[in-house]
Amino acid sequence: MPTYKLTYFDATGRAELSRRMFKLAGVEFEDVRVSKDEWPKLKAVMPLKVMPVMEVDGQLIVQSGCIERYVAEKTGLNGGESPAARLQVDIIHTTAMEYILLPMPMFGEKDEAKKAELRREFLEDKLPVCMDFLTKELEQAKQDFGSDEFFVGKVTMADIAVSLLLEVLVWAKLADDVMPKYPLIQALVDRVNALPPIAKHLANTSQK
Ligand SMILES: N[C@@H](CCC(=O)N[C@@H](CS)C(=O)NCC(=O)O)C(=O)O
Repeated sequence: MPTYKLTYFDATGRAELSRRMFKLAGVEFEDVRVSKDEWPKLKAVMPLKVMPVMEVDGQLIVQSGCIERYVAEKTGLNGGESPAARLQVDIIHTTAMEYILLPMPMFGEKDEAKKAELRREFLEDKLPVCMDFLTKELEQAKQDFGSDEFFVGKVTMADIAVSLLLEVLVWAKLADDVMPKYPLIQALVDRVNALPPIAKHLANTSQK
């Protein structure tokens, strides 16, 4: 059994999807959380001077997206044997992670008028495109994968990625006006968060 050591800040951010996949699959991993004080010294020896990084039996893996795909494969949360399911997991995962990053410029914007415009643009022009797409794909899952409970019929990295997208929207106060229009996505996220290992993880870890 390989040993996994995932190193990131004490925050959800770019490590949380991998953490939740390990938890859901019941695969042991070392969840190393670096403090702000420890970081400068560690940064100096990091290959890309950023985190997360994951060590697997002495080999260092960088780039959160690559770590996530690797963990999905190792935990069986990548869609399994079917190329169509694996492709769909990749598409939904990539989409969710892209939309998690889209509102970030808004948070750093000091000019209130520009900030309001970025917010309007995200909520009115961008987010509905993503949510319409996710809804359509979830509806289609029954026909393509035999069940529309999850994006490829069974829970995968894709579903957890979408639950993290929703978490960021709620945290950023961007969900209230939009999510009531997307009950299927809200119900999917509720299903993911009710899975016992995920529910336990959420209860035991402060999500920051
Ligand atoms: N493309 C990289 C970006 C990683 C990244 O930007 N990490 C941030 C935290 S989310 C970081 O380490 N910041 C600390 C620093 O730049 O000193 C990935 O996805 O892993």
